[in-house]
Amino acid sequence: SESSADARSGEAKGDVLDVLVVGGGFSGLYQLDRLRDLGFDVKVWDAAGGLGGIWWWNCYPGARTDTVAHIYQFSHKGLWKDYDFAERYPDFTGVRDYFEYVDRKLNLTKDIEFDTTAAQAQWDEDRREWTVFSADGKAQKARTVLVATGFGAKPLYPDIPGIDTFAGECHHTARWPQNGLDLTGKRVVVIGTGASGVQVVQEAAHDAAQVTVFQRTPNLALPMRQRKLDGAENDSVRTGLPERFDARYKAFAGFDFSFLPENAADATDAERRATYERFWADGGFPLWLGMYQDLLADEEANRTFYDFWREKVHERVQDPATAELLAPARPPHPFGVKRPALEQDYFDVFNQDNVHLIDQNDEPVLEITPAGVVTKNGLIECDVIALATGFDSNRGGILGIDIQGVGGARLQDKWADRVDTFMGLSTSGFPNMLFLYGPQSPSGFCNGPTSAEYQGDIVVEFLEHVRAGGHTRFESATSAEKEWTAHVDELFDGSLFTKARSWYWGANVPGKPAQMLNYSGGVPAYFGKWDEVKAAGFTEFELG
Ligand code: N01
Repeated sequence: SESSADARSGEAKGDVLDVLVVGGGFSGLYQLDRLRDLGFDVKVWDAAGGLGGIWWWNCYPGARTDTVAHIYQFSHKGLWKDYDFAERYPDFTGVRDYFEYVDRKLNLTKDIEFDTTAAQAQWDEDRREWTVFSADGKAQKARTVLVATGFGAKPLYPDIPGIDTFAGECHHTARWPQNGLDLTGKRVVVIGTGASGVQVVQEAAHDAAQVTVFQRTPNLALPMRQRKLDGAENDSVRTGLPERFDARYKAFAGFDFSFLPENAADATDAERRATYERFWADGGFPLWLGMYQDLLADEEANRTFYDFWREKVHERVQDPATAELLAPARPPHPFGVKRPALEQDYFDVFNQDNVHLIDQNDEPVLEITPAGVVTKNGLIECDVIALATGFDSNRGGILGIDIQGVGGARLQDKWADRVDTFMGLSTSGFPNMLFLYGPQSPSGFCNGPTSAEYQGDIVVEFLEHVRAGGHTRFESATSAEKEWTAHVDELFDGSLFTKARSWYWGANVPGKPAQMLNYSGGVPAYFGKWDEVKAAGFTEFELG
């Protein structure tokens, strides 16, 4: 390997890594373990203070996965054989506990530097290596940099006048205090009703004196059907796991289930209803990505599910005006083209006296003062403000690093108007750098751990290919990224995803050009494409 060659030539091992991985979530940890096994000299930098990836940052009240635990883990190295999950949908402490377990098994943290935020990366063409600088002044050289910062590394803050003057606690959900905040008896304002907002509201409603929820777009949230899992249930789930892991590769979104090979449009009302009820009883993402195959493509068929969903919500919310705001007669957008949250008692808590819903479209927050939030109807005094306003997703984490490629050209400039990648993996002008879970990969449409392993495998395979050929430089061609971008855009253009201004296409970030940031052709098509790339000898890349 290159590192052993360096050792022979007397260069201190460790001075120049084979690979620096930026980000220690599922993807980063997987790279560390696989590459280390293959003899690469590799290290991980993580901005977080400890293990957990995105679940280190997202420790707001109620933060929990929307994927069932057993599919939200590695299939790698039989790790799944010895770990019991406490709940069907683990909360952030559960996911962190799982990461600690993985660390005990794989001994990862010895090669991870926490509290280390990559601030800048500079490519040295002569030496064919990167130098990455941390925000606190560390420098690390590496022949290859893998950017695994995840889809949600850059929180999006609302631009509200006076936000810094608030005298109480005001936090973005993804920057919640690590030690938590006791909401008991507090007056809480929650801005935003995405997956994060829904979870905070549910949790806060139990303890807080008052919860005021600012909704801009209703969340077409689905029942989670959470429950505790005992050892016996973990054992019984485990027996079927190898097949379920394999199924992920063949499923649109990398889960262990696929769309029904039937159309809602072809079913009778009674058949449709029976199907919806059956899926409703089980809850979870199969209601979204496992039902009739035409629901996310045919707006009329989609409407049949929306109406069913709306009826279910109205059954649970007593005040008709509140029910109408949460689940309006006219859909805010087709069901499922914005990611639905999973809820436990989200809709029920609006029946409590301490929970109030405000329609931001009619009554936005005009200003924040030391005492609370101000709307056209006056001051709402509060002690805590939760900004559940989402992320500059997919690209924000990468662009948070000042990446300077060939000739000092900045990625921030190259991507100022448009992101361009080859398969979400690489971009021309930035050699020896690959992205994991990056923009224009299935990312937002793929279960995280599935992507970490399957996309992770293609990255490892590619790096092995480069090494085996004795190459020290790789760069994807501009033509390859133009084609890929056109393909991603084309899939998006005719689709129902255009009908909701979501983070899938960056439409949630004010002032930024919107562009589809997630490959919507599905996991099997994505890896099918990679098989072709590999069979043709990686011709999209120049190897030198
Ligand atoms: O963010 P979001 P999120 N003024 O962008 C509103 C994953 N995740 O953190 O819809 C006022 O979805 C915005 O309104 P609108 C998951 O993939 C997973 O909740 O744009 N309001 C919206 O209601 C998820 O999809 C889990 O009209 C503003 C909300 O804030 C993704 O992360 C848990 C505003 C933002 O919702 C993002 O979810 C949490 C403004 N200026 C997150 N800006 C689980 O697995 C935005 N909003 C459970």
